[in-house]
Amino acid sequence: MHESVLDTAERIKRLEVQGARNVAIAAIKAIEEGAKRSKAKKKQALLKELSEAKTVLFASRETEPLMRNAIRYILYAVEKSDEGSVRELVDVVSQVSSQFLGDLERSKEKIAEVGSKRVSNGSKVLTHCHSSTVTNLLRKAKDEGKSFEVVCTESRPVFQGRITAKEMLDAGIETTLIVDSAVRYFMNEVDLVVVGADAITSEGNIINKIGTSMVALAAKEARTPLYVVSELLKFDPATIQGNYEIIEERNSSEVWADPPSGLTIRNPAFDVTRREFIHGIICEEGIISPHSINELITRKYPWIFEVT
Ligand code: RUB
Repeated sequence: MHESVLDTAERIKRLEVQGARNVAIAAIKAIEEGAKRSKAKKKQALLKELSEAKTVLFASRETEPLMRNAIRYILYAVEKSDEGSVRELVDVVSQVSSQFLGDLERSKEKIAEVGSKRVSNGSKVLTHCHSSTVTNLLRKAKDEGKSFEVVCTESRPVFQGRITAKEMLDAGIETTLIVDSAVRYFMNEVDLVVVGADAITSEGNIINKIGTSMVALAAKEARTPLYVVSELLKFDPATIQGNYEIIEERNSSEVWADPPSGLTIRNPAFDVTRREFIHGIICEEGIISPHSINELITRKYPWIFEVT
């Protein structure tokens, strides 16, 4: 396996690359690079290498269906291709990768275009963790000339909220950082909550950074609308077959590097927010109800069920 794949998997594991979209983009590029550097002479050998790369990348973070959907899509295209030579098949990898990355970029822009309309002038918007899709939407609202404030949670244990805060400040948006446990305290002042997603299940539930479901509870109690901002390709097709989304549990040292002996520390990276807490999913098809997710996926991305 080419070292670019191993290196990318390590960077994803260490959170040097974070957020579902960035993880998927890095994995797609690693697969393409791995294919280009392959010394395989036959299709079967190339497919074996790509499949090994897939296993390594999938294991780098367990709760990332966007990455899984992307890699499966690319490998499926190679498997089904009529091209004979390895060189031609590597071209297929490149073409399909660019197409997927292009679609992701277009989805991100469409999401920002739709979602920025929900950011009102003079409002306060709360977000949790760091979602590049959310920050892109907020930047778009700012570019449209709206004046609003953003409240970011720290997002313990590894403080991705600081990345959000820096991006918002760079965009010239008035920004406040709060500890995660202060969400209810500030919720009465907030007009809108926007969060990203790592996974969308067939029931229309979403999986995002640990704490999102508590933010959603607080939002519901305060009657503040909460929108999930996500590409539809974060849908996990395995959930329709009854499988639960696996929630990654990270190293306890992220929570406390030098704990007293005998202490149990748990560090799940994500939690599940049920659909009844979600006002709508802002996706490339517009603002949709979480209830319509299966219908929409079947219409727009039917291949998702074939490539699993
Ligand atoms: C990041 C996180 C983000 C989603 C969506 O968690 O939960 O909200 O991944 O991000 P982590 P994006 O930092 O553990 O990866 O919109 O960029 O795909």
